[in-house]
Amino acid sequence: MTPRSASITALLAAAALALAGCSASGESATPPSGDAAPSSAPATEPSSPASSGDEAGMALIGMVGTADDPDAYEIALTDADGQPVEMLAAGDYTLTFADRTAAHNFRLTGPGGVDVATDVAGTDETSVQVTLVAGTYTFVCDPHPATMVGEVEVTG
Ligand SMILES: [Cu+2]
Repeated sequence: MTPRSASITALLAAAALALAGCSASGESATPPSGDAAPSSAPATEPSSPASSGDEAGMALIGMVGTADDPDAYEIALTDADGQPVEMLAAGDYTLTFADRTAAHNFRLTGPGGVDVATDVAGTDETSVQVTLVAGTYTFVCDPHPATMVGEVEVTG
């Protein structure tokens, strides 16, 4: 009994360490010099695009439906704050799907061979890495391309 519970405790400790390591690396985008001037750090921007851009790319959200009604016939490409984006600078982005319905999907296509999508059936809130180059990208719900469609302009 005692050895068994001890090993479980060790496992939990290891898991806790792993979790701590993950969240720590997630915040490591801040340059080392950041500690030297904490007073000037923008406290109101815990996840500014600039600081996260170096590691995994700036954050985009591909949303179908709405927060209140995942089945709603709406589609949007937004920034991390949920604000729709119409223009973007070329670069690497982390696109997180917000597809909480089996009625719709989210697909982003455009220059550079970008074609990422969720399945219509089922939900998907995973993230993918995309590299956007200059040009026009289209996001669409495949079953409803007439009403659930939009564009974003990427400048080089
Ligand atoms: Cu749809």
